[in-house]
Amino acid sequence: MEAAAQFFVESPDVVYGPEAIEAQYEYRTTRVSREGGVLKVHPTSTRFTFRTARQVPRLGVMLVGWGGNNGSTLTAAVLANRLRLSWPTRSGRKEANYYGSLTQAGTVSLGLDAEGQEVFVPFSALLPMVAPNDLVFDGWDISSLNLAEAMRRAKVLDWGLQEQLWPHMEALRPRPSVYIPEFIAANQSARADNLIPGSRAQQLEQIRRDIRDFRSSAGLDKIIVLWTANTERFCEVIPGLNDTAENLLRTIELGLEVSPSTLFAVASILEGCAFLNGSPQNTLVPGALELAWQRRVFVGGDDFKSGQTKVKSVLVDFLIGSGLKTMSIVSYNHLGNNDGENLSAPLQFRSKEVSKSNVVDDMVQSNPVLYAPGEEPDHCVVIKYVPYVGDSKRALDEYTSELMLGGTNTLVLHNTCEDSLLAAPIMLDLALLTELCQRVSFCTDADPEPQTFHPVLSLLSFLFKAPLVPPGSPVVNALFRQRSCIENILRACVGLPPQNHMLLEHKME
Ligand code: NAI
Ligand code: DG6
Repeated sequence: MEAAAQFFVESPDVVYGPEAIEAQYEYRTTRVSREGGVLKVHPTSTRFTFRTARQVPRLGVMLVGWGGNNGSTLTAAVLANRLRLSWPTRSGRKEANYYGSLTQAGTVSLGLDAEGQEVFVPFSALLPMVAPNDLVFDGWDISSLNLAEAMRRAKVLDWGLQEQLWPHMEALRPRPSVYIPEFIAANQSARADNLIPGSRAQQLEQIRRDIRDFRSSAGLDKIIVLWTANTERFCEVIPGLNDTAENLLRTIELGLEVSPSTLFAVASILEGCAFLNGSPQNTLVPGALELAWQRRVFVGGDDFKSGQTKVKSVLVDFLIGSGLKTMSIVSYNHLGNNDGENLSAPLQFRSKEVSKSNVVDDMVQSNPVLYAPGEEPDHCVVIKYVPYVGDSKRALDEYTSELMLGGTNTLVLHNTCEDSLLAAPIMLDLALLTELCQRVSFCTDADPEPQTFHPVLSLLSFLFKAPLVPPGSPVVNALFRQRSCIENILRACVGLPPQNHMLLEHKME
């Protein structure tokens, strides 16, 4: 079925003005109270007005770790699409596309047509979004290779595509970056030849100058900064050091311990640019979150959710949602790219182990019929570095669940794919959705003062393994709940009800 590109909602609740789409929206939900052991459920309704600015900006994306596998692959993907490249492979000619991107290759159903059939449009048609081919890239890397050389080093793309991209990528050179050896594996030291000198405060200033320079030299309206550099070890959250915005800024001024990724987060926030963390470490320490709150700048994280974890957040949802009691999850990976080499060091592995292990908590906690309080499945994560397989990551998973009457169900999965070709479209979605969220404001009848989403942009949870959420907000890991959240909020912005899949029209005589 062909996907229609454009649609309009014809409703007195939706106004398409020259500058903005304004939609009146009834948010229907429920509140639950506990009274003497009885749960009382109260349906509630809140009237929202959503306003989405229609003008899409000229958007720049600055990648920290631009010369890595993900950074070079994303840049190559956008260029290949923009230039409409095709190249020969042993299984025929391939054409550039954006497979793997929710916004570019996913669709949503608008409803039923006169024949009772569903009508789908691309996700990107829901609201005005920046077109990926219009993105402008820049970034930093501790390795000085230009982007063409970085693409060759990554060994992700077919040779015929690399050859065509080479002249377009050769001139792209990462800016020098901040290298603090104790945060990443010692095996990375050989590539650190492109560094910002000086104190932490001077390094922070240089990053801020880089952002401003990119903004003016490329004529941009907006910049989003995305960390796709090496996984760092966790930093300690210490009162007085990084627990408040004021303390964090003082720590940088005094040259006390701060991770490179936190330094980039602080620089981005101070420049008013959204910052997204694609790696698992705790970059967004409480002080950085407070700074984002004070400056009303979006932050999101942590750790791109690409292959194995995406499957896990579907499969465990399916198992527990079906009433099967999952008791053991064993996830084994091996890969041979630079990420794998960095993760072969214990402290960097630990960061990844944590973000890969907490991804089923919400599903377990949602089912007190199966799990007693505090009970959870065994969950083991192994990552091994095997250079020969390069970027082609192998993930083997075993899920063991209890069936009725003492039965056991063991599922075994083997997943092979180029890691960076899964991550690059996720990075694209992160930038496009974050930018869109910056153009949405809303108010309610009770609080007519327009506001924007909370600076901790939990709407991005679909794209992260360990989603950051505002204080007190439930963390959702289940993939299709996360997808519905994005879809339904975007639908609300054009006055459409949440997708409920009831299809009652087809259940009547
Ligand atoms: P990579 O190792 O190829 O690229 C990382 C780049 O960061 C390297 O070029 C390195 O020189 C650079 N770098 C290290 N420290 C830096 C600093 N302080 N400033 C600037 N640049 C710095 O790794 P890859 O495969 O591109 O992955 C990037 C990150 O994304 C890793 O942390 C990885 O764990 C994470 N990730 C990757 C996923 C995937 O599917 N590929 C999924 C989830 C997370
Ligand atoms: C080995 O697990 C390397 C990691 O960087 C992963 O490739 C990456 O985090 C993707 O993990 P997942 O679980 O989303 O496929």
